[in-house]
Amino acid sequence: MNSLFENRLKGLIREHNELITRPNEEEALGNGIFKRYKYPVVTAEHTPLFWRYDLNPETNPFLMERDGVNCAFNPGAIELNGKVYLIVRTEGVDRKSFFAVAESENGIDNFKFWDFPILLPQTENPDVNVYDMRLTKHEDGNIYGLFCSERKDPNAPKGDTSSADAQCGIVRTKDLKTWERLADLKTASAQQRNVVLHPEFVDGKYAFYTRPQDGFIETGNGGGIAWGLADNMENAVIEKEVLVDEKLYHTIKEVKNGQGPAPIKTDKGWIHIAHGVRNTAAGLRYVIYSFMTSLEDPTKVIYSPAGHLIAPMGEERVGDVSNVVFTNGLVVRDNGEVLIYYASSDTRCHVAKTSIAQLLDYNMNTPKDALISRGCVEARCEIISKNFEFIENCEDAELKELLKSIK
Ligand code: M1P
Repeated sequence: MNSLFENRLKGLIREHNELITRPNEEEALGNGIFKRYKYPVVTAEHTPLFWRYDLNPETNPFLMERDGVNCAFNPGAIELNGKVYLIVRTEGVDRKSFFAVAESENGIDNFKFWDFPILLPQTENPDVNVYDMRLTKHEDGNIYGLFCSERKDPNAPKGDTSSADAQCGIVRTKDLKTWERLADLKTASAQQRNVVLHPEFVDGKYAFYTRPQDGFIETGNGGGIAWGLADNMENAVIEKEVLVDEKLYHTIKEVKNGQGPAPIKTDKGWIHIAHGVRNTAAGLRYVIYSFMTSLEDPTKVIYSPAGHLIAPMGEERVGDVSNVVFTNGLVVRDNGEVLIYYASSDTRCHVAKTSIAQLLDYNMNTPKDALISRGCVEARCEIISKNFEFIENCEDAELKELLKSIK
């Protein structure tokens, strides 16, 4: 073995081991709704060296990357036997995404990829690209993974080598090791992305959140996050989609939106974490937002706080597709803690820590979008007036002085 190879190998191993064992650090104050962490939880550099390099000095004397990984983002998430597993959308330098499992004891740091990525079983019509798996522990006893299966648009005119057709692929598993591929979901919509399985039967049927869309990028008349029922999962067919959370003019979901992970059941309703997209002079801006639906009628929105829950900040703003945060995975821990896994700018994965109590408070007490500036100012003035009253009536003299100092 030449010394160049040996030194480089030792350096790479040291660097990699430091990265995947580095403790993460929670931010000090946050906004009271959730806490960010200092470091991304999974990046392209977290993928094992033996995925990317030929480690044999005979066949790779320069120890060069033979099969590079470009990014690791949009992970599905699940907790099993106390551990957190991410099904990471891993993208090779060849632009193809694939799924790979990374696991961690605490869900905050020390994520380690399993030795091999998932060799996804195919239907008779092979996927060209697969991404954004949403995992649902369904009450039928299975774990379902719904993901976007993308193929070249068969109706694209000659010379158009970029138009695609997006549909919902479905797999199921019990252990994340053995995956059974089921038929793609069928709906009346031309294309589907961001489809998520509801965890419970509704009227004895499987219930889905869908995102009907006219084309690959444009949702067009699709209208927003929709809902539909199917008799079975083996050949799931949704005859009718009804709108649950529509896209709206001059909001964070003006252009389109999509359900994130499967919703969280609480005694006050289902908590949803979703993404909303608006257009700007700098291109599309993706943020994460939340809303709640009724336990009695999951198609009915009962709380809808204005604006975003998480927007891209700092280094999150820059990446392969800049100005994007996107989520399709979360876990709820036994103590009510909620870990939201989100990706920034289609490049890396982060975690935001909150709780069911915080998400309920946020949803139920944040002002709704008044949809006009005057209405938003009225809502803000109400908060200001109430605060002034609180400061005036504060009986703790020291706190009152401190509060007065911010006026
Ligand atoms: O590039 C941003 C996101 O774009 C798509 O989301 P949507 O379907 O709402 O447009 C997805 O491809 C997603 O993976 C990606 O992060």
